[in-house]
Amino acid sequence: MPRTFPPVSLIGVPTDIGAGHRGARMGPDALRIAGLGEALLARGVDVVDTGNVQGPANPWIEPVHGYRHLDEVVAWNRALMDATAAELAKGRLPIMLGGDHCLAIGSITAIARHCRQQGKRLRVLWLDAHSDFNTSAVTPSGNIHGMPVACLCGIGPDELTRLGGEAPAITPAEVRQIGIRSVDPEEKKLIKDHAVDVYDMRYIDEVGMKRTMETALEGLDADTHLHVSFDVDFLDPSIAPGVGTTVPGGPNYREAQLVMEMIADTGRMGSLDIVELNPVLDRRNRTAKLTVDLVESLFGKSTLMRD
Ligand code: NNH
Ligand code: MN
Ligand code: MN
Ligand code: MN
Repeated sequence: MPRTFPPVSLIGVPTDIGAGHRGARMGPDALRIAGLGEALLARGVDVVDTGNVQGPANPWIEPVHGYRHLDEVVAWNRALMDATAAELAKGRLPIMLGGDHCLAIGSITAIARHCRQQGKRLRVLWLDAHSDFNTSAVTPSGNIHGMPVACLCGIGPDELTRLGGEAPAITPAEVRQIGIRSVDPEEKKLIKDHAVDVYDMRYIDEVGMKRTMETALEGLDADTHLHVSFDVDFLDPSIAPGVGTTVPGGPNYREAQLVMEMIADTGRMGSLDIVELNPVLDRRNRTAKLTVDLVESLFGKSTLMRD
């Protein structure tokens, strides 16, 4: 069934200040070189590349009070929040080309505010090997890319939880996490205390990806804005080696395709983060190319017999 998609704006976010490895700052160009924009154009999507958001350089220093590079993370996320809000206001579907996952604080803060202004409900689908619900008190690394979900839910430093003014930006009830297989011990307690809906790999093994996605996407309606936060380390490292924190036992190629196709079938995706791609660790840009392939599926490409 051919579907039409809203016009898309690509927003490059070349940062790795939130991560424990440098290189994700090259992610936006790796995705461009893998042909992301052209692939969407070929699908009939109206695409504009807005270029890159600007922010401070990576000072590459040790964590201070449990946060590495907090000031820089705040600056990047302010800039991204404004850029995301500007594209949403034009009625466009922003695609964040990351960049490490700390950028989801800025993008989702803007998206949540846009939803409130429009009287829309928000559903955040968090595709990741990790839960990203750490705090400065429990983080094993100090890396803020391990904290964005907690910050968005109001748990974290004021500068990040109140990026958009009020806190929290979102509630745990708006979040569904898929593919999780690495959660730090204290982080697990927080996830449980806040009742985040986590579909971990054991769940996916037991019920299958189809049922998992049906459950995670349940209740979307015409008034729901679906935001997809796609951490590329969601994928099994055998197909996606180009990330800083690989965790074995992730979704394979077909499972990942099914995830994207089922999201496309909802017709509700209003924004997308693509994060954690690290070209320094990739091989011949294959993880970027795979990502483009999966994004095509998010925009309705199917090589199967149904359409
Ligand atoms: N949980 C670890 C930490 O907080 C790793 C987080 N890394 C990620 N998250 N890539 O998606 O340091
Ligand atoms: Mn909208
Ligand atoms: Mn992540
Ligand atoms: Mn991750």
